[in-house]
Amino acid sequence: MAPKLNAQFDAEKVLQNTESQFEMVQILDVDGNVVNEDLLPDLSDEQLVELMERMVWTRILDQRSISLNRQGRLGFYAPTAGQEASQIASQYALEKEDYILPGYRDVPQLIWHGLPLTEAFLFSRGHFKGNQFPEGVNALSPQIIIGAQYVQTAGVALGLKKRGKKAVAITYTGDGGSSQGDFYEGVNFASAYKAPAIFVIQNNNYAISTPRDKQTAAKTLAQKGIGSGVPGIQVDGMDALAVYQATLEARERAVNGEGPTLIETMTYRYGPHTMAGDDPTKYRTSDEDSEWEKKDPLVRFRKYLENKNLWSEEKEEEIIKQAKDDIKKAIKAADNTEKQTVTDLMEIMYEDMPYNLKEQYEIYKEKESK
Ligand SMILES: Cc1ncc(C[n+]2csc(CCOP(=O)(O)OP(=O)(O)O)c2C)c(N)n1
Repeated sequence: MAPKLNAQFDAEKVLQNTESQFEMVQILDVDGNVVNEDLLPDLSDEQLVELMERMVWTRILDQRSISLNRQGRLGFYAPTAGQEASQIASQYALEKEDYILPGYRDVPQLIWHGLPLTEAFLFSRGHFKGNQFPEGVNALSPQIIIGAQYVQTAGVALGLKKRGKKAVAITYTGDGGSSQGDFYEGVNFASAYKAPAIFVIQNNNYAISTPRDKQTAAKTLAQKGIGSGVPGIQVDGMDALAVYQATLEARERAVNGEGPTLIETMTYRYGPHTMAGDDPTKYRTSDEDSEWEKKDPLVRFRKYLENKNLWSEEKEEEIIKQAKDDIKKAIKAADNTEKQTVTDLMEIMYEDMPYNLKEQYEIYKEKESK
């Protein structure tokens, strides 16, 4: 029997019409050549150099964090190498008053938004001081519950709108996170209220060991906003300029009252999911790894800057040294931070402590004083 709706409803076409609108946007190709002149961001030479400096610094932070974790000097750590353009260039498009709601891999954005490195290390160690951000650092602690930050972002963005602030709330999840219920709820709610939110999906192809294709039938993740009225864009997440420009335009839409934007960055994490013990060689091939390494965000941006005479080996060495010094100082300060106590945790948890806990509190206070 021929389907009755066939004349008006071509199921394949409906999907294709949508999917075809999400072609990946690129400004720099893998060799650092400009392939989309019209989209070049309006950044000064100093700003371009600053963006590169931050990416180099962050690559060193990743390498040192992995070592420190192996030495037992850091706790939870989710590697970031490969994702620098996606993380650093999107943060670079923000203003200080904007709010960041990060996932566990998004510590670099927090640092460049003003979180002292010592506090980032304390967060990794599970110390409560790593979750008490200084005044003026508009950000929440990294979210561990996959997708939850999307719902919270809808709330923060709506709050900004109600208070008449010219600021946005930006959040990050992974490709895996875009399959969660919270993801859809957050995007839908923010859209309904035209809240100034930016939703970033860092599509690094894997949710721990689960390949992106195994967990969603959607051709692109950028198209996931359309169902709730949110425009999406897929950008080359290894291309700092494309990520920067997409975020900047999303920010402009948001502060102009046009509502949220969804950005899918096509990226890759070189390391394991976290330092807790997954082995990427069990779920990825070395061919796949090397294909992505050819797209490296630092290599590409370095070539672009070198062609403009804005970067040199000496400059890079200087930043690497600076990063190592900063890290050394920050880990020392983390070591020198007073150990957290049971009563610290109780004090920060309750304004009015329940009577049964008060009894325990007194017992611990007594023990800790010895
Ligand atoms: C609600 C919830 N379910 C499961 C987990 C366990 N978990 C931690 S990370 C992760 C994969 C997330 O992958 P993705 O969203 O692609 O982000 P990526 O780590 O690749 O940046 C899972 C399933 C969790 N933290 N929260």
